[in-house]
Amino acid sequence: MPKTPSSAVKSAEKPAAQAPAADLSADFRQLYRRALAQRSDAERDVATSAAASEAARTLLAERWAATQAADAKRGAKAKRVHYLSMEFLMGRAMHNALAALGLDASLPATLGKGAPSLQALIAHEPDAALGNGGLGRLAACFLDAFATLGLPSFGYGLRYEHGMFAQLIQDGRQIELPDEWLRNGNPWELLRPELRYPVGFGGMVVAEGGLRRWVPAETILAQAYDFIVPGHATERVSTLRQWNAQPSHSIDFAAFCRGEHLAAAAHLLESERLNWVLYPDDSTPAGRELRLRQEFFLVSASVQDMLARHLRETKDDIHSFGRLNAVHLNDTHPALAPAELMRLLLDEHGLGWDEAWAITRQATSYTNHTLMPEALETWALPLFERLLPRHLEIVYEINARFLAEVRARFPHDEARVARMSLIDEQGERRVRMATLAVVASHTVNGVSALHSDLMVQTLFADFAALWPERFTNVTNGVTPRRWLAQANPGLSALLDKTIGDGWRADLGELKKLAPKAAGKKLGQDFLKTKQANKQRLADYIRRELGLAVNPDSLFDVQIKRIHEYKRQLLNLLHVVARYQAIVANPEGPNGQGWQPRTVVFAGKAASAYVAAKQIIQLIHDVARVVNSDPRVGDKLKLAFLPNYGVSLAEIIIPAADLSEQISTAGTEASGTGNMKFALNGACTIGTWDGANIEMAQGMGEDNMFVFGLRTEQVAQIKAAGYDPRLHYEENLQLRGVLDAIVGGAFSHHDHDRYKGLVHTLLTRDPYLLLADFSSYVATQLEVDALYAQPAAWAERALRNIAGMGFFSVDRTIGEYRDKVWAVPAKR
Ligand code: 26V
Repeated sequence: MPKTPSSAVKSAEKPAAQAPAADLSADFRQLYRRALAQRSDAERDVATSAAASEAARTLLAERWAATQAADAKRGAKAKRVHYLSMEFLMGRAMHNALAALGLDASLPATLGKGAPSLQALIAHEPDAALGNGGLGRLAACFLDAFATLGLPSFGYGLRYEHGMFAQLIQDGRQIELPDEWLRNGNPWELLRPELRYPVGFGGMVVAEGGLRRWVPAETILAQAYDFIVPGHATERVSTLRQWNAQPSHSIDFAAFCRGEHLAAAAHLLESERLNWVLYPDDSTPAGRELRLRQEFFLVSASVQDMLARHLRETKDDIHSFGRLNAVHLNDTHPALAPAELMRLLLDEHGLGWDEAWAITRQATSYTNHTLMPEALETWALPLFERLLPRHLEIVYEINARFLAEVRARFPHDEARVARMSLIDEQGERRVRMATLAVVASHTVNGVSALHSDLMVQTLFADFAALWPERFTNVTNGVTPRRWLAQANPGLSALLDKTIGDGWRADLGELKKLAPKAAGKKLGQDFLKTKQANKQRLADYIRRELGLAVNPDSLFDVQIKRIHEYKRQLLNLLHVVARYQAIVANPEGPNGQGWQPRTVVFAGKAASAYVAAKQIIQLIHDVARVVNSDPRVGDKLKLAFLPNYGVSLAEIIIPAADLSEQISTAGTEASGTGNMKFALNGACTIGTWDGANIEMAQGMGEDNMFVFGLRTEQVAQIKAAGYDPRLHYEENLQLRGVLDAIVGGAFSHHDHDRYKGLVHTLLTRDPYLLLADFSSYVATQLEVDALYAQPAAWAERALRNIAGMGFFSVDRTIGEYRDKVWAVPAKR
């Protein structure tokens, strides 16, 4: 149960109240005009957009330099947080930058007559899509809170040349295209030529005077680029330091002179390759070696950077590193960090094992983001040894000492020892990265109450038995700046008018809406802002898909990565059921007609994830049939919006009436989209999973449309031997839906297209779609009934918003600061 928002957010964790900020309009105007005069773009909009970002960047760079100087001055007195993540899904920066400078509202006046609108200025900026989904976007929300809360901190990531692939839909199928977000440069980054570190790979380990030393076969340089991240209602600007690979030496000149041009430059390709692409598959990457190289590159450069800063600021006091530095692992992708820190402390700084280990553990903490076994990282031992021979020695030593502790505590339990070992000895030997992360961390957290409970009951049960105090929960949160203030100016203005503008810095203020939620005028005003957002989305759908949707219909939305466990297919089964019911019974379920609905999907499938790609295809096949059936009209429309990303989410979320959060109970670690929807006044239809549970508790369970089996029931049914076919046989409506799909009703001249898909549902159905179908469909009828009463619907939506105070990322970071990083709150 979440604490009430006001008590959860202590005053020290709140961003500073909006100070009467200096008016930067005149400075901005001058910088903008100068930048514009220097451009010769054919398109005026491109030029204005570039000039505006240059002007904003200049102003923010000054603040950034001041922040760096202030932190350096505090130096050894302030503990620093280092957030290591392979993904940062930043989206666009311009609107956020202008808002942080206090220039967004007055922009038209600042730029003067004839200047483009804010929307037009923003439209030309590509998304920085350096992440796959929730994990990467969470990291971006964290950076917003670091800056806004003034936490001395760095984000550390990789500067991928190509971010998340662009999704194109051709004949209903996903095609992946490279994302060239850096083509026109990135105005928000600063090259730091003086920050460059060598990162080794391969080679061997030599013994030198009692010390072990790694002699890598190959060295690549990590060059820092600082992505500036402005805070709100503060002049602080945080840093996302991104590493770019560079060759350690120039071309082989002798080879070049011999005319062997390719040979002269072969090693250039080796370093280039490292930065090419963000792995779009969050499960089993094809190029495993390249992925491991990327992970070590991030870790090694970042750890060298933090050690260098620490030594500079403490006059070479290596012993205090663990006390003054938090090194946080965003999932296991950077879990080599403790091994690299150990190597540097032992081999370069000459510390003994015990002290090096104490420092490493004092610094390291780890967040787990999924319990799904397929997603847990392990590395084949031969690959690990070939690339990182010294690190393998260190992993073995950590393991030997750790397993001695296990044996001492649980004698004669070799099965337990084998389960807990850092090395998986079954089949091909592999290094278990989650085990390394747990063993090396002082604190391990899950991302919602349910997920953290399940984490210690299942995945890490053995470790929790050994070290119960090591495990905790920090429920995720989102930034209200981007996801409400920026994305939904209409609702934001209504909130300002109704409860004041304090919610931007203290989302707990939203609870002031609760006593007003039944107000007639407020309800009408809320629906008006929603309607305007829906109209904007309807226009977008018409432009993108050529599909006319009724903006008065109920907008029912599911947008997220396509995964079987997230059950987009369950949503689609409901769409087909509704389609069949409309055709069979045009008078509606109780003779009062059908509530018109527009069902919107968006999301990318990992390029190698066949089942997910087939779901995308089926959505398109069903849409083709439903949208062109004259018997249906606007009672049901189905839209799949291609190329889902942060900027598209900013258009879709404010326009949603209904948020679909329908994962099988026990599978979605938290979800963060669920929070963004509720904050924007969508009602949720959801399972008792992830953060849905705490959201329901925050807003009152009756205010969420909860359906389906709970985690324990899922486990019981599976243990008893689940037979999905029984549901098919018992439920006529379900049978009609599956028969139509398997019978080719949507197969578009390819009769057997969905035979395999339906067969899987009838025989295995690992995510229990069929078991939850009837409860889901019945709950959707409840949604219709409430939506038919606009005043009651508005009241419900407002109660949802009122209950969302707990889900601010500021609260989340406040909890990390207190429970995980132990950064003193007094600054
Ligand atoms: C990846 C895979 C790949 C193989 C199939 C199963 C599966 C399941 C999950 C994942 C995701 C890996 C990590 C991740 O992105 N987790 C997400 O983290 C978010 C931020 O904490 C959280 O809100 C989402 O619930 C969680 O899925």
